[in-house]
Amino acid sequence: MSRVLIVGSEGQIGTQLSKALSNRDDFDYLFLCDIKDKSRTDLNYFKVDALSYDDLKSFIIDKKINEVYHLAAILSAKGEKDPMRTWNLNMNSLFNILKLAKEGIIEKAFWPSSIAVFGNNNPKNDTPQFSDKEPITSYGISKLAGENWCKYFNTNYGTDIRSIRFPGVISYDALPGGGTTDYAVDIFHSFKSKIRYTCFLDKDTILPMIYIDDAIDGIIKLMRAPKKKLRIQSSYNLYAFSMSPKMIEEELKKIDNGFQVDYVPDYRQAIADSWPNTIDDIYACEDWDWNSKYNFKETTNHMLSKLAIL
Ligand code: AKB
Repeated sequence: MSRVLIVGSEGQIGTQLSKALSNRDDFDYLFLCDIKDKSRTDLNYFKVDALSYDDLKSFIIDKKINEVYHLAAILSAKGEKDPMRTWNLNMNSLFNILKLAKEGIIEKAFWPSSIAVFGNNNPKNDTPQFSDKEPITSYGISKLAGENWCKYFNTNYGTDIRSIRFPGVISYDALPGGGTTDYAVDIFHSFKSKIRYTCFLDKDTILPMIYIDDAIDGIIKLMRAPKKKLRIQSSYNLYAFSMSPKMIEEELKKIDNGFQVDYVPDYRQAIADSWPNTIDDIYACEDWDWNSKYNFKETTNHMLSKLAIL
């Protein structure tokens, strides 16, 4: 049985993962931590700074934690406002987890990477697992370096760090913060509030996305997979579906034809243009039976019902 810690529990993925894990009975204890004073949940929450190796170490030892989901990060768009701060948080918090794994204090950890590791020179369609990677953001650079460090620790020190390259995550519980794919959540909230939406990407920008329930399912599946089946020691490509802002606008207009969207692309357009349109996730499918349940239409319908719009 595991004693589990989610680091960065108050973020977009952390909020939903906390709920999902708290409903499972295959581990003993769930602890949440983040930099905020309080959790929005009533789960077992502690304020811990992921950048403090000593605080993290004593907390993990004290609570006898053996499995960690390390989700704290600054995302792609916000990261460009202060690239060095992004590198510092994203890399050094990961190093703390890697060191604790090397010391045998943590047995197993999950750390999310991103499609942001790809850049302008890889194939845009069905981007392969081992394609060129020339990220154009500080976030993408930190994720690519992090992937390589996970592989380094797994290969040289026998650690068990598992990772997924996430597409844009579409969530209903917590808002994303500072990502290039955030429009795909924001547009639903504007629609709900009957506010005209200004999209920061061009209407035809195709990006890979995943519904939050699928993202959580993927994390749990990967973490429960037998270690010997995992061929990828860095981070697994993952795919669900692709869409453009215009596609969501059209879906929402079927419900309220008066909904208006303006397209005013900004610096985030270049980031989106450097990312894949679709992803080849054959390794995830073969190694740990990845199979997405939600396509574009199902995701839209779920978002509408979870946000009580329909
Ligand atoms: C972002 O847009 O920065 C993230 C991501 C794709 O990693 N959602």
